[in-house]
Amino acid sequence: MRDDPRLPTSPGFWRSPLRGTWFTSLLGVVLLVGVTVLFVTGLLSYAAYNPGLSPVNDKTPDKGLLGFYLFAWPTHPHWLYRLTQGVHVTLGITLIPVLLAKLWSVVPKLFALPPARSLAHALERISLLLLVGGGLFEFVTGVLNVQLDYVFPGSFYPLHFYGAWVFFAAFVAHAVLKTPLALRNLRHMRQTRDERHPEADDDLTSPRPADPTVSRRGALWFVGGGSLLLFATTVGQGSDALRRTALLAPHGGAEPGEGPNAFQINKTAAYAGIDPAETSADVWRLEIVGRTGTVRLSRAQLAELPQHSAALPIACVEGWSTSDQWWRGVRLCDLAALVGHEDDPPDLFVESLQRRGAFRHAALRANQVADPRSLLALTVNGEDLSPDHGHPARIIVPAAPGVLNTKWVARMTFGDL
Ligand SMILES: Nc1nc2c(c(=O)[nH]1)N[C@H]1C(S)=C(S)[C@@H](COP(=O)(O)O)O[C@H]1N2
Ligand SMILES: [Mo]
Repeated sequence: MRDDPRLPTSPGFWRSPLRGTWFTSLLGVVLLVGVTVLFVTGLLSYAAYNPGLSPVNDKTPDKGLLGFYLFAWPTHPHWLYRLTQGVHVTLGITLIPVLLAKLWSVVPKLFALPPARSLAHALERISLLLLVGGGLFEFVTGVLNVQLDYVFPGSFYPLHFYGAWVFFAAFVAHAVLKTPLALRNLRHMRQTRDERHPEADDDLTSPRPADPTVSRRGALWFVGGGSLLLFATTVGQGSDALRRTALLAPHGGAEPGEGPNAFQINKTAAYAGIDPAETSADVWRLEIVGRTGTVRLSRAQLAELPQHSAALPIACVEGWSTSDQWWRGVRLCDLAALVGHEDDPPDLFVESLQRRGAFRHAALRANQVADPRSLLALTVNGEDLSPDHGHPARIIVPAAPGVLNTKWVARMTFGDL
């Protein structure tokens, strides 16, 4: 029964002549590099939220020891998160064809019987299960989050974070076992220019190969072409000028209106439930709380304080970012000084008018408050903020993920969080 070629558990069932160590090795080496970059940029993204600073920043509060590497996210260079998260999402999408081809190339092994020949073999197969399951889980959750926004039971963040650790642990074990072999196969290939593996009886090569319909090189072009197409229709999400080429990015295509405020919006004022009556000049007051008490300022009073400019992007966890926009407003460190923190600006807790939603408040670390480019912005590109970009006032901080740039600010509390 094991050798009945009508069953997928039989090696004879899988007849594509493309399968073989060469094809698998090449895809494996691409993934070795790609998945490592994905893991590192993913961990950086979590660190960029400054989760250790305050529970409101921490989307994975039960991380425990997995947060061992966290550090104070810097404010230089100002495009840091734009780069790391742009790479994370664009590379993840680009690697989808490679991942699928790699799984296809080893699929006979996933069905092979007996399930375990020895303890070592059993362990290897369990690690493969975690590798394949974890890999698919990470790619699927990542793509769904970018494309559809929060379709998960519970929060995307812990699922993707824990999944990443499981996947990467299995990935490291697999890479340690297989990389020397993969490199040897590829070197052998280059030397002999032979598309067949020296030992045709490896467990990837079909024992009864069907006639080829496409060469291995052709198959690689197909996978590479798929990746290239995904790359070309995604990468534009990291620039205002190219955004219309980002056909696959959810925020590609449509440009949000015209004029100085015509750059990408995440949640609109209407979506966030911001009542225009609350933001009008005679009603809205900014409350600033600190060592010496509370100060209340109208927008006109804020506009009378020294105004400073900074050219900074919005860079979202979803991978899209804007080009640098020209923000103008009051420095966060100047606002800290108004309430008794003259010399050494402390951490800052920002609350918005918004009543519901995880992004209605955020904590900023002292290094972010102290940066002279960190602003409570009143205008952008020479015009008042539009309602959707956070009128009457919003936070903008260099190198920070978009989620820390709170819109429709109502209260700022300096000091112990
Ligand atoms: N109050 C509030 N501020 C917010 C958000 C929000 O939902 N509510 N979204 C954040 C996120 S996730 C991003 S990416 C940026 C987007 O800013 P923009 O819409 O001006 O481009 O705003 C941030 N500020
Ligand atoms: Mo975002």
